[in-house]
Amino acid sequence: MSTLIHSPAWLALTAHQAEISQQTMREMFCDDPKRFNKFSLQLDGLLLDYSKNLITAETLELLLNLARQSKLDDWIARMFNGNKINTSEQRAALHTALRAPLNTSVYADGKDVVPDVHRVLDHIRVFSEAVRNNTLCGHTGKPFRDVVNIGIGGSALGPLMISEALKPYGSTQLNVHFVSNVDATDLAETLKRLDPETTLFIISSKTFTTLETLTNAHSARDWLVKHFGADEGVGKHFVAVSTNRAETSKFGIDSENVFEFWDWVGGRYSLWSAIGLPIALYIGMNNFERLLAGAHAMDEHFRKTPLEHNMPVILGMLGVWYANFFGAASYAILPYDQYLQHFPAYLQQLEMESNGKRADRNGQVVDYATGMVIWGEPGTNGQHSFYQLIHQGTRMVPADFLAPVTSHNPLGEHHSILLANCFAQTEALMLGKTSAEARTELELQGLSGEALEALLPYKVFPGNRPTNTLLFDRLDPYTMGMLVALYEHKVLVQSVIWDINAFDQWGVEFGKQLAGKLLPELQKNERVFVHDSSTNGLINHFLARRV
Ligand code: G6Q
Repeated sequence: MSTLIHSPAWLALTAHQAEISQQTMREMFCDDPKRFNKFSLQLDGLLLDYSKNLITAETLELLLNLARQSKLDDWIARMFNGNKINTSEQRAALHTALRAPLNTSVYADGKDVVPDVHRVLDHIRVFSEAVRNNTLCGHTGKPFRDVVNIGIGGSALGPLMISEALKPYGSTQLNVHFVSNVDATDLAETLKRLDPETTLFIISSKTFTTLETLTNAHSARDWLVKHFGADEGVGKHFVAVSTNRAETSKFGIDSENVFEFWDWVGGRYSLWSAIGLPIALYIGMNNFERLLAGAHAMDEHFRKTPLEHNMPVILGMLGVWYANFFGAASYAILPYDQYLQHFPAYLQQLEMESNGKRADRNGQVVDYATGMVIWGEPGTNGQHSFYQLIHQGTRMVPADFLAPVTSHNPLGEHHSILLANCFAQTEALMLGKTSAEARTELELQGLSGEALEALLPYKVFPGNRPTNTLLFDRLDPYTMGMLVALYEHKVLVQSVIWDINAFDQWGVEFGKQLAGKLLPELQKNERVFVHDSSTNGLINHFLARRV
């Protein structure tokens, strides 16, 4: 049994939860007109309103006591200082060094990594500018018009999400595409529309051993070679981002076309490194540097701000409050910005791969909940589907609402309508609709007697459903950098409380092994009997019926 759930800070929160469950947020807002001022924070135009949470000043103090008891301050310092906090892989987690300015120093294994980081950034600048201004061209001298990033998981989701989020800053001459799935449909549908002579492939793989990525990379290579009739084009049309130079050269990529990164960068924390090459190609290096600057601003805030005014700390501790003291199992990310359509999927990996763990730092299986299921869709679309459950279902689903003050596409009343929906949703989730209010509403509609009573229970909304709202002036590269770093640090905060390592991913490695073991059986075409009856049955059915 862990000591965490018997610790003073945890027990105090358990007792407090029983008290606060007797109150409603409606009452809390009535009792304190300054609640918004008390429970909101701002950083460089990013506003976090966390007043619509089931908290009082005391809750916050107790949550921060838990953070102090877990020595959160020390862990933050250890991460920034390059200590090997990823203990199961004996690695530092130094994504913050990727956005450190040139005049600073960050040490990994006693070596200042900042000069290396900036050397690679220079490499990205030179390359991306040459492609963007058409001085670096394809095999037949034509400028590149399409960039295809072949990579999966951490080597895809970040660049995909950012390229979509920053589309207004994107090149009008260069399109970016992302191929991840080993399902040939992904590659085939992408290549269908492209011209090999104007297509540049980026093979993004930290290890350069990932089966999906290598399979796609070889098929892309075949597509190109088939067009040119020889291997010669490959050198000009393929670059790689990897830590594994031996494998990139085996694939045939010249060493000057390999963009380096380091084992202290975790896949899902890597969009700031050369893994961000498609981003730099698409939005230009100056904008990529604004993205890094935004993330660095959030790093400085996280590192230097007292816990009670610290955005990632507040966001992280609120998540702990609901996961561990209210039994919330899932958490919704609801951006009111179409450009953020991939943000929920990106955070799904960031949070679930980081904190979806059951063994603590001492190898003990924990007896408390850890990472929640992260999911979501842009508003207002989600309002017409799953919000029903958030409003009236039996489960608590805390949610983050995100919205820009100013749209990149000012069109009639669209943005006011969008934001009216966003604000109205969090208000309704907080207030709910009492039986008395629902009754009055029905009466006004002319209902009475049995008909009214029959309908009444369905018209009641319990309210008291917690939300955070993140408002930012405009979705620009700097803001995007701040937002992503905010969630990265939220993940660290929660991992510290749960005493787990947020930076390994043995579940993902397990998946990589499993498919590799079974593949030869599908290639042999002989009935198999070595698995359980279900797996045997599925394989044999597939073998018998495939055409
Ligand atoms: C991320 C994970 C995982 C990884 C992919 C791709 O943190 O480790 O999503 O990024 O499995 O790995 P490679 O970059 O090595 O191909």
